[in-house]
Amino acid sequence: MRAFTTILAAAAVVVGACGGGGGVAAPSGSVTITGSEYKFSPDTVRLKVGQEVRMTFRNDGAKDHEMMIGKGVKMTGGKPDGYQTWFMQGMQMRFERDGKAIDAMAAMGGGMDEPSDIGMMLVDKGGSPVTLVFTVPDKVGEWEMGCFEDDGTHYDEGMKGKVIVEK
Ligand SMILES: [Cu+2]
Repeated sequence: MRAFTTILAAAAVVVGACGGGGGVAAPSGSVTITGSEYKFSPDTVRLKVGQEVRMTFRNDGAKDHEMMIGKGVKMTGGKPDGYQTWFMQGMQMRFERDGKAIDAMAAMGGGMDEPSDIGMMLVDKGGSPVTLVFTVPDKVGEWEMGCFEDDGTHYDEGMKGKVIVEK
C-alpha cells in the first residue's frame, strides 16, 4: 500500500524556470518542502548546478521532523541514522528562520554529534520553518532526502524522497 501511495504522490517539483545552457548560471529558485507523518511533499525536487536556491523545510506534522540530503544510508545499531555522504558538506550555505539568519547548529536543533555543515534542517512540531540558502554544487545525480527522527523509524516508515541534480 505504501509503495502505491508513493507512486501517486511522486509529482516532481522543478525549482525555478528552465536554465540557460552553455555556462550561463541557472536562475535562482525557491522550493518549500513539507514534512509530516511520514512523508515529504513534494517527494522529488530537481535542482540545476549553479542555481541559487532557497530551500525551505516546513513541519506540518504532529511530530518533530528533519530534512537532510545525502547518499548511502548509515546504519547505527541496526537503525537508519543519516547518510554516509552528505550533499551539502563543505558547501557555503546559510540558514534563516523567521526572516533572520541562524547558525547551522541552531538549524540542527543543537546537541547533534554530526558535523555542522551537512545542511540539516530540524523543525520541531509547531516550529517555524527553516530556510537553507545555497548554490547548487556540481554533484550531478540522484540524491536522497530523509528524516531519521525517532531512531530512524520515520525513515523506515517512508519519510524519504529524491533530490535530482542536473547540469
Ligand atoms: Cu520525520
